[in-house]
Amino acid sequence: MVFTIYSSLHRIEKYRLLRPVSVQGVMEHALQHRERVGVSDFVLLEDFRSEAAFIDNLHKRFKENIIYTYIGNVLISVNPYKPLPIYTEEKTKQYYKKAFFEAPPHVFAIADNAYRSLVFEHREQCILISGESGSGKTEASKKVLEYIAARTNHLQNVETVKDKLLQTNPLLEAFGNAKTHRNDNSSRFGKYMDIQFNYEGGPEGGHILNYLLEKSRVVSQMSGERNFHVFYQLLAGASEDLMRQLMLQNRPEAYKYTLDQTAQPNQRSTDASQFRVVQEAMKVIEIGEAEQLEMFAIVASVLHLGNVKFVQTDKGHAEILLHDASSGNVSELLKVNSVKLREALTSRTISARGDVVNTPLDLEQAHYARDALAKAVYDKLFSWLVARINSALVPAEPDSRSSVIGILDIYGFEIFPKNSFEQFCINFCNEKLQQLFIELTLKQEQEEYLREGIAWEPVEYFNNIIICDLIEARHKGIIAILDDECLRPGDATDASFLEKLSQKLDGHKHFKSHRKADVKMQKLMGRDEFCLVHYAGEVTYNVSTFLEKNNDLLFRDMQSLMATSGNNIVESCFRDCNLTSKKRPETAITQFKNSLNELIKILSSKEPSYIRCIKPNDVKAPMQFNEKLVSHQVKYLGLMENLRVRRAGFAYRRTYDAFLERYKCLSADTWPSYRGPARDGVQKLVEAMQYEREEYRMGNTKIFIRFPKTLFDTEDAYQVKKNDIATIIQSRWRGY
Ligand code: AOV
Ligand code: MG
Repeated sequence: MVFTIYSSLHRIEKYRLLRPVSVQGVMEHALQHRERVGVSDFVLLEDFRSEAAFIDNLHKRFKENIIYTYIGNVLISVNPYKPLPIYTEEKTKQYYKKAFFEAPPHVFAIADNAYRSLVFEHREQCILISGESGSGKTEASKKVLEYIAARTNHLQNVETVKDKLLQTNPLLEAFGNAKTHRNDNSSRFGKYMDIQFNYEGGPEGGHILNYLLEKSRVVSQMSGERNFHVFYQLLAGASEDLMRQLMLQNRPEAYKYTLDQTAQPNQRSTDASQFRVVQEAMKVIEIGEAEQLEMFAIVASVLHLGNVKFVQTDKGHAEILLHDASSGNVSELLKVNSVKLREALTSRTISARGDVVNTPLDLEQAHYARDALAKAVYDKLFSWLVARINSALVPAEPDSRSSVIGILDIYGFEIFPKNSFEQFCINFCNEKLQQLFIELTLKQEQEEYLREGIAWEPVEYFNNIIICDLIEARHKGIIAILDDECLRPGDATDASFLEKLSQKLDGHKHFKSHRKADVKMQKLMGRDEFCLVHYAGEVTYNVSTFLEKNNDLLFRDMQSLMATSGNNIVESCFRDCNLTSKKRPETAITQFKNSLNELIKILSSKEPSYIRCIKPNDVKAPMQFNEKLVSHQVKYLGLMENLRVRRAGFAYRRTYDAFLERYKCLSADTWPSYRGPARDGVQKLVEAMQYEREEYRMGNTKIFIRFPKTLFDTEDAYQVKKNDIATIIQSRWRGY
């Protein structure tokens, strides 16, 4: 289609008044500004297909400390790794009741938009935050919450609710976050939080769903990483009296599970002050002192448990030395019978054909039993805490017409040198969310065109449903194969699982096994590995421990013993373990898959907003922008795809009201005042600006502009005119 864009100068000259203002000057200024800080919405990039131009735009903005940019209504955020003065009260107010494009891109704009759609249009909202580890998801989710707290009314009962909502963060982070190589405060669990609002738009309560805590961290961490924060906080910050009650020494290196000191130089004082923050948060959530003591007793018992030592008897059985204080401390803290605890740690009863046989454990099994108990107790404490917080967030006076904004802050896609079961789960979760993202952005876009009565032009895109199916399809997906191996009696091993995968999935475009890999790939892959071609890139998984982690077995004796605990939290957590049921509990991955599918259902029923976070460097440093690293994330977040969908038809759209309000000075028909319908006003403007037919469409409520240049010309003309008007006003005011 041939069409001509009028030269900018031609258009803008028309609006030049006789007042002394240099059109050239204003235009140069506008151009220079755009050149320096890039465009605030990627749809305005001239070359929207070029990844280089995309990254260049991000980089320009980053250099200017501008971390936020839109793709339409999706917010891209680049972690600045330094405090920026962009979250002040004054900045917050800039976004109150503002239409999306009236203020610079910001997480507050996303929050305000969601809030207004909820309150004024009664559409339930969710804000989905994604990005890799350390990219700023958790920080963004906190900003959303803080904005909503600031934005809503300040009545006393509402303030209490807001306080509780805000205090859930330090509390959950203490128990669920840890220092990793990638992030000093890495979330090791997935979190979906609903904030409930009453009909007037005041927050009245909330609810949290938690996903798959990385409990293997309780018993071991990579060198240089830490266990969950709470262990160190307790050791550094507890009063002498509490330490005595918990029988703890204040050095983390005294405990096997917190032994690694390389990860925590000079952390002690931060940990200690953070412990006070956690205690304060508990108070706000109304977790009483007795309950707190029970929680810390569990945390301490895990530390003691790690120090339980076994020796080998002549017969090769594991035994706990009589003078081993640690196991005694554990039974005292968890209030379980000490003899029974020793037994449960060194033997197990198996019922076979009606006979009950007590079998001693060997050393390896005993270590396994000990670590399994530590992980189970901690994991259950975490779930208990979430439930406890939820009970504190139940609205005091529930409004039957209440509605929610959900915020999803989940672990990002992970590719490590060695990837295991945890990465498999996390990356599966990201595949599912990417699927939802593609579906919903495309759907949203199509629906908008339909609503506005504009013809839809189909877009090609990669649908990652093929990978989701590879993982979760019934009977033949990876999860089904893994579960089959886990439930198969006899000689199933990680190796036999890998063998089955290779047999059943060879030939699938997104699966590679060692057996069928080409020579180059074989060199890169071990014999105990398989590779998945995720939407975000290839990840090689090592199958070692897949079966064990998926089975997630805690010996029955241990479960029964914990159900007798005098610690109310432990007792309540283990009470419901169905010990009599013959049915096997669901495997870890199946539970995860089911809860993810529930989550997807919840999210699909709401109107989504997206925040896509990018990590600019791998060294947690400010002002460093590693283009290669960013390029990788741009690819796997599907941002180019997202932009292509958004640009498929029209680069830019704005409601007639908003468009007219800004540009009305550009036509003598609409300036200084215009009283007719906004649509007609815009039509007059468009004629005055001499838009070509191909450049725009008039929808039912919005004008759609196809090319960025059209908008830039209009904006430049506006800047010139604004300067003229300002000059006139100034002159009049001065009495000229
Ligand atoms: P994540 O949630 O995306 O990682 P965080 O939100 O914890 O990442 O961010 C990591 C760190 O980056 C924070 O502790 C801050 O120091 C810094 N940071 C992030 N966003 C900002 C911001 N807007 N302004 C200033 N500093 C920021 V993970 O939970 O590991 O996937 O699992
Ligand atoms: Mg996080």
